Amino acid sequence: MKINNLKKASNPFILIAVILGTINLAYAQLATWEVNTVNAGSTNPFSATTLASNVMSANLALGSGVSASTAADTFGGSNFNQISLSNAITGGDYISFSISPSIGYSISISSITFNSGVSTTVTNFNGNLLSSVTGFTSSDSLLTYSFSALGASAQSVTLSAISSLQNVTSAVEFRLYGFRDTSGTSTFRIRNLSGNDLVINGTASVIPEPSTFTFLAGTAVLGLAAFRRRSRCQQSPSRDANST
Ligand SMILES: [Ca+2]
Repeated sequence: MKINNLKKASNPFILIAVILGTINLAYAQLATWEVNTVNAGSTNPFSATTLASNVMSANLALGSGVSASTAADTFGGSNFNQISLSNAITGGDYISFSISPSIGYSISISSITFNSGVSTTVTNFNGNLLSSVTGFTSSDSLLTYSFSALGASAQSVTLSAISSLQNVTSAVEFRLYGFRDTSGTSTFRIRNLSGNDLVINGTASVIPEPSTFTFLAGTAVLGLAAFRRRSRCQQSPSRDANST
């Protein structure tokens, strides 16, 4: 082994980083939903079609102000009739999806993608994504989009920079609020396209036990002492040479 590699191997901070990196980190689609053959009139809540390891549960559901739609191959409801986000929040006009890590695990959410639409075109219909950990008020939107066709373009929002959505140890709920630009009635829904129609991406990792932190702290102290001892030994020959 080269001298540089020996130095790296004996560096306590690199050693701890290697240990932490091996603590069960699973990159995955944490939960996916396929709405093909589904409708909210008969399946509400709708459990995730697939769940990653170490995710306990994930469910799609409707807000309190919405009436479930029986339209085939969709998950949505009617009464999305408000004309502002704040009114939609007050009225409970949202599609909800929640995810819970297994006991002893945390989840970090990196992104969400989904297909959405309405049953009858309106200019414009607006979608706003909010979450329980970042807040359910009108200034808390994680994603805002508008569309005037039956189907909105596929939406994707990156969340990896939002610290409150990283290393979460309990359930997180997302709410996709919908409202119109003008008065009227709308049915808003997750719609079916090729492939999954709603995906929560991220990682699930084991929550280190307190004993793990104690072990790592002990390793750091011992490693640091050895590191300093070795540094002194490498410096001493030059001191000896100077003294002669
Ligand atoms: Ca699909």
